[in-house]
Parts: sequence; structure tokens; C-alpha cells
Amino acid sequence: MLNSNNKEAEDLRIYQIIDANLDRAREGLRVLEDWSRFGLGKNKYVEKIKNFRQTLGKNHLEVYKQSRNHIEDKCKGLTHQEQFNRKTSEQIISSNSARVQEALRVIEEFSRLQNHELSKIASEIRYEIYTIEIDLLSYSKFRKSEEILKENDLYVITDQKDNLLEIIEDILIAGVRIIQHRFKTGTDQDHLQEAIQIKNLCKRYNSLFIVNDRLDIALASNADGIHLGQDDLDLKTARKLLGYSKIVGISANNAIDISNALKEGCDYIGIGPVFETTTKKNKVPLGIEYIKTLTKDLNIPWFAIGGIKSNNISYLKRNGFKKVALVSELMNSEDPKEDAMMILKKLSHEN
Ligand code: TZP
Ligand code: MG
Repeated sequence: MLNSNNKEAEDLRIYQIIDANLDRAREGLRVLEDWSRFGLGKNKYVEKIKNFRQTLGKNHLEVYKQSRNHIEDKCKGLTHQEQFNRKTSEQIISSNSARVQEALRVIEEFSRLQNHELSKIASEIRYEIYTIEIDLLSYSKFRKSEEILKENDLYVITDQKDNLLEIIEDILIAGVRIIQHRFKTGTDQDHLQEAIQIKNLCKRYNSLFIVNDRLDIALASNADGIHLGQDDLDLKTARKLLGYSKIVGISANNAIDISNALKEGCDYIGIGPVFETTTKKNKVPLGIEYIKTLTKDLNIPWFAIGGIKSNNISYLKRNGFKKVALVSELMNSEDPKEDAMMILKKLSHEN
């Protein structure tokens, strides 16, 4: 029970606060550590977070633990509705990072007078957790985009059309999950405005929104990624400016460009033109046999592009092409929804 000496009673209360918050911080850290390990496979963060847990463990003094037996916690077991509303891994990362940050702040404040060392440790870890939270959220977002790229075989690229938003919505309704915004003529303001509109549509349909060529438009529209040609900005610069959460795709039509793109860590490759195409008139078709040799050891997602129509998809599938990207077939379609559904169906057929 409480000692009659006021100073000791106050110390006990402070010890109890520190004890509870050390537990809280370590529990939250464990959640972040396990997500880094099993959810993301990011060793760097596993080690960092484990270190923080161990440091806090070493500083969890016996007097703090003992204080638990002296004062009853009348609020034990209280929960908040928010705890039951958490669903996504991002929400779990955010709420547990906040839990760790708050607990560390409490420790920092209450241990300042009688355990300066612990107060300093709590402050240092708290600052690191702010950065780690942002990194983990970026990696989680990237993982989701990567999944969409892996799981979807149809990649639709836009053309400039008066009713573009309608066409895109139809295509999204049909089940297409990857859209690239290709905007070749017009002002930058129009480019960005259209990009934002398409981004919002894609978000509603849980689909990837990739910007062609332009890093500034990708950043300003908060796109999920960028697609770069061989003459666009290099992949390293794109990564540096976009951060870890974004997809970077590359166009390649020969073995050297593919090998460089892989070395620099691109997330997918567009290879073509497979056939002749009016969308890129001056490009010589590569043909399917050459593309087969280029892609035989490729183990990241790749999309065949150029002259792909509903009526040549089965032929491509028989030749081992699983993923395709196309422009005119859907942009010039009389019924983009129906045609997109038909193409998706053909792509899903086993050969
Ligand atoms: N890159 C290689 S071919 C091509 C691009 C952007 C155009 C593809 O357009 P379409 O209309 O699907 O043939
Ligand atoms: Mg380009």
C-alpha cells in the first residue's frame, strides 16, 4: 500500500508510469519489428527495432516493475473503439508507431529527473521511430503496387481523347487495374489536371496510376509510379526523387537496355513493339521470336507492347506471353468496357 511519505508515494507513481510505458513502447516496437520481418522482409529495420527493444528492456529497472504491485491501476483493460477499427497493415503500422512515440514521450518526461539516461534514450528512439514509420509505410505501399503489377496481365495506356475519363472509367469497371497516363501534346497545366482526374478515378477502383515520361507530373499528381523511356530521366534519379513507395517501369527493346534496367532495379519492363503499330509509327517491330529470347530469363513483370489487339492475344498467349500493354485497341474502341472485359478474359485463359 501507499507509503505515508509523500515523496516516496510520488516516486512510486512515477515508476508505475515508466513501467507501463516501457511495456507499451516495447509491445508497439514488436509489432513494427514483426511487420518489417514477415510483412516486408526488411532486415535493416528488424535489426534496428530489435535493438531499441533490447535497450529499453535493459533499462526496465526492477524498481519500475515492482511499482506494479503497489498501486492498483483502475483503468486497466480499457479499450477504445479505434482499436477494433484497424484493418489494413498501414493502419496497424501507423497506430503502433504512434503508440511507441507516445509511450516514449511519457518516459522521456517522467524519467527526466531521476533517470536522465533513460530519458535521453527514450527521446533518441522516439525521433528514429518517426523516420522508420514513414519508411515502413512507403515499403508497404510499394508492396501493394508490386502485387497489382504481378497479379494483373493487362496494362492500359491512355491516348488524348475528349471523353478520356469516361473511357478510363469503363475500363476500370471492366476490371483493368493498371493505367498509364500518356499525354504528348498540350500544356503542362492540362497535363497535370488530367493526371489528377485519372489518379482519382484509379484510386476509387484500387488501380495503379502510372505517369508516362514526366517525373514532375508523377510527383504533383501523387501517381503510384512512373514509366520511363530510354531517353527520359534515368531510373536512379527517378527513384531518388520519388522515394521507395513508387513503381518505376522502363521501356526496352534490346538485351543491353533490359540488363541495365534490371541492374538499376526497375519494377517492370515494357518490351516492344511486338507488331507494327500506328501509335509509334517509326518503330521497327521486334517480332515474337526475338522477344522470347530477350525475356527467357526475365523474372520481373514484363509487358509486351505494340500492335496488340483483342484478336492477337491468344496467339501471344500460345507463345508464352502473359502480360500485355496496349493503347489504341481500347482508346479507339466503340465499347471500351466490353472490349476490356473480352481482352481480360482472353488473357486469363490457360493455354
Ligand atoms: N511503346 C512501344 S509500342 C507503343 C509504345 C508506347 C505503342 C503501343 O500502342 P498500340 O496502339 O497498343 O499499338
Ligand atoms: Mg517515354
